[in-house]
Amino acid sequence: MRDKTPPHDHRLLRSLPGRARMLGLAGAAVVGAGLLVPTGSPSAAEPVRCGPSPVPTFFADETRQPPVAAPDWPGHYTLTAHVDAHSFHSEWPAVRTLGYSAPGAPMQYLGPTIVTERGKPIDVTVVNGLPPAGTPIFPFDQPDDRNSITMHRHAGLQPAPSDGVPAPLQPEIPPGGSMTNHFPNDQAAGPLWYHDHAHRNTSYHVYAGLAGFSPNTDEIEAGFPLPRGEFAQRFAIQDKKFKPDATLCYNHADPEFFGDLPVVNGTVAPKSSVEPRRYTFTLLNASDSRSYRFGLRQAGGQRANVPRMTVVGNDSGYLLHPAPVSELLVAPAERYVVVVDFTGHEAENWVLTNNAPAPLGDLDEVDPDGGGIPQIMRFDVGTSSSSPDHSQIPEALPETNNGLPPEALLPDARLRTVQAAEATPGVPQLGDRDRLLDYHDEPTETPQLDSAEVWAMRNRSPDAHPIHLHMVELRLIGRWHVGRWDADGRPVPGTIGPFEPPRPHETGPKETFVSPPDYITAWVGRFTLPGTTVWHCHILSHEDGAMSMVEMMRPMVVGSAPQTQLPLVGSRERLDELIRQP
Ligand SMILES: [Cu+2]
Repeated sequence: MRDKTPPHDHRLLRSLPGRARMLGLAGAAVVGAGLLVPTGSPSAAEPVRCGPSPVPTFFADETRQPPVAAPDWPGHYTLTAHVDAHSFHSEWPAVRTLGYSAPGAPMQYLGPTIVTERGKPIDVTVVNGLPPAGTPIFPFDQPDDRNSITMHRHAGLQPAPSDGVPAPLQPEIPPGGSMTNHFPNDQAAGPLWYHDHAHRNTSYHVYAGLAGFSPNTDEIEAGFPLPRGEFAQRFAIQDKKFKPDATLCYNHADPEFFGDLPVVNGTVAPKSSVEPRRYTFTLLNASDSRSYRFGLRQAGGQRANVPRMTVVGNDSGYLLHPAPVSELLVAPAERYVVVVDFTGHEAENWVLTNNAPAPLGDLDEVDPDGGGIPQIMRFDVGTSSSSPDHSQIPEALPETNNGLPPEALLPDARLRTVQAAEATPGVPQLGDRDRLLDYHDEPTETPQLDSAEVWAMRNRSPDAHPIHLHMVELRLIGRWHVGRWDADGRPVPGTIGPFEPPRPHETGPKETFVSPPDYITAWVGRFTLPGTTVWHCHILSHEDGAMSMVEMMRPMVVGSAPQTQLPLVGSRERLDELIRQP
């Protein structure tokens, strides 16, 4: 939520505590389609307050890479979610966290990395080792203590019963229970990850540690001459708040949660000792609400010669054409695979910086203070390399899922219009073309199996939302600015700006799209997996509806019914015409 001129003007409400502010407006009011927001519900209690965190020494602790899990037997893994204790900084004690452990890979916070290979299916038995239902684990403001979990592999093309979506669409795993998810891995190499997706508790569980990397690999990727092995590293970047005793603090006093300290793979503001050579970094934004715009700045110096950053992959796979960047916006749940070249930077220290505001609005909006977190971690470059660097960044990285432009899907694609808006200030909702809806309303997004659809997301809310679809691989088509929305929330045709193509680093296979305010953002894909799953905002506080009780999540049912009610797209030119119709 952010300030904006009417009808989104909630500046007057800034002086009220967040939840009181929301309930004061929405209490006993009908929000969206038939959803009653009750006053006096259990969630109406004033939540925990998080003050400023104690600040430990920055860039003191070395980053850690999560261990790679070994299978119990070929093709089978066991992941146990459990309560543990983890120290987020060497100056701090271990404090209560959640983690996933696999045999031989115990983790106090986050989970081990599960590496899969294309065409080699695996099963993952997820065991819920959390305490019995009714046992509070954290002094947060969770809506319940049922302590059930699910495991969702984000960007995985898995069958619906293994997708780990929240109740009531699927049964969750109760404490003491287990469930086995099947992952066919019948997809191109990509930086997938996994995380909890329990109904209305996802934000709490991920914040406390239930997330991990699960990249898929293939033989094509193995042939790319990019840095690999110890010179390929993964960083899960989060923001957190801590109490004076270094325990985790978290709440939903506001529609979004923003921490005041950066945490990378479970360590506050770490350093990473690197050699003067090229590295492949997978940057995962595993934060609740915060977007980052990463850059590099020399510590204690002003060298203009910044190490080159080249994006080679994003969410679901490789870019056909690697994209050099000087800054890189990464919204919650997005992944970017970036080659950073420290060659020639011997004995220099480079800080990974952030200049994105919190919350994020326009794509290019800059806050030099990075919304309170201007620096994330530091790369300390050594004086020599342990071996020659034979890596290179080729002109093209052809994969099975990036050879054709997204326009190749348009001839038989239908156009589905969806929206994000705030009927009540501070309560973002998703909807179809005509109405704002809640998670529990009837499904309205029902693509036909094996058909292609363009989704045009009309965001007339004041925030950027990273919109994520499960069980489908998508490509960004581009965006159109909207100057004005009419009283029914439709774009006023004459105010729609020119088509804006994707930024070069967004052109790979994706499933999470930054949808900025007052824009129509369009993506396309073919829905090849049948069944019921979800699409949602990946600001986890929005997805859970943690403050408002309105979830920014919708069911999605891929079935047999032709979607002839939707217009046929045909071409880019025709899409542009359709987008300009209200
Ligand atoms: Cu959102």
